[in-house]
Amino acid sequence: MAEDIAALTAQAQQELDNIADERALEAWRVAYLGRSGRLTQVLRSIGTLPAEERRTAGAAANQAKGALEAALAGKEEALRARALAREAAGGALDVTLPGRPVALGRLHPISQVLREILGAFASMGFAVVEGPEVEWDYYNFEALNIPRDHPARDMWDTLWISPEGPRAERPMLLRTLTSPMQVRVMEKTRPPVRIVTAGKCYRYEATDATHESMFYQVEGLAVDRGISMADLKGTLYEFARRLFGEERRVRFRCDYFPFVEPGAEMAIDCFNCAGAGCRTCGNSGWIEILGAGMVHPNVLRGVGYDPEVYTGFAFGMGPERVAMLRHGIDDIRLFYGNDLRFLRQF
Ligand code: FA5
Repeated sequence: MAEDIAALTAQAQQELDNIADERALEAWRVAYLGRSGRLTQVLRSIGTLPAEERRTAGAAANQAKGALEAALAGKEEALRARALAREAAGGALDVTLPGRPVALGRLHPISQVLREILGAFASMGFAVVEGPEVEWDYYNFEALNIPRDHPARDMWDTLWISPEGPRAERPMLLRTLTSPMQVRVMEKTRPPVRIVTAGKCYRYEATDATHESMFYQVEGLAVDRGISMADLKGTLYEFARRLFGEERRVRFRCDYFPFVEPGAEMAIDCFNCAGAGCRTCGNSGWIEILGAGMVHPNVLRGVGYDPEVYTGFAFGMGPERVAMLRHGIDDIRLFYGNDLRFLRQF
């Protein structure tokens, strides 16, 4: 048996020496080391030998297998080196070519504007916090002074998570605004509170040039003793100057949100026409950027703050809107169309 193995190995080795390409090498591997290759069969037959022969034959066969496998690896390497040398000699491979550049991504334009907005408030002493996009009805509505069946709920077309919708015992939804974070933060902290939060909101509405069913909001909240409407105006005025430039004028007008009293909307004078009226501002000279107001006493009471002692302001803005104004983009859907030709411009 041992002699057979030695003869087989010698033959295999000799054939291997004559091989000059990868296809022949593969055929050789299958013929000797493959599943029904000759050496494999020898190895299999060892179990049938009488016990006294089995040990020597087994050792010889295993040694032969190791030797042939090593010879195969050596031949593979030699063939590869030869192919490489041939390519280099033929000029097909230019090892002096510079490497291919790795494609670099960039921040989405909304991420960029979010960083800028949050950075402006952070430098005014606001802490940045994050909250859930899937929310309880309680935080999205009830705790914001919008009880069940209150008509104000119609201001926000809601995507419900709970199958029974708003009739569920504990209704759950995709938050329609970032204002629930006002309540979540106040529940966990004692005044003074000064936070900003950014994140996605969802509304069940038909999309158009200025409306998406998924969009971002940036919410701000400041609560302490003696906070007044003057603090609200001063903070937002400073924000507008930082984001839109030194010479911006700011306009506040009354607006209604159930969780603030009084409520306001803030506009800046159009940076495109400086208030004269143009396409960007719809000829009004003003661009509305956010809703705001003094936190409603019912909201403060709901989180255990005494509205006789503490007052606060809150605001909420749409960063897509800010980015659109900044870059002169006329359709919000471009941000989320995943079109690199658009996104690469920022
Ligand atoms: C609110 O959501 C209030 N939570 C804002 C607020 C916060 C008021 C704190 C008072 C105190 P409103 O529904 O107007 O308000 O939305 C605020 C901003 O979100 C809008 O000005 C707009 O820029 C953006 N927005 C609202 N709906 C959409 C939409 N479908 N697509 C894109 N942006 C939207």
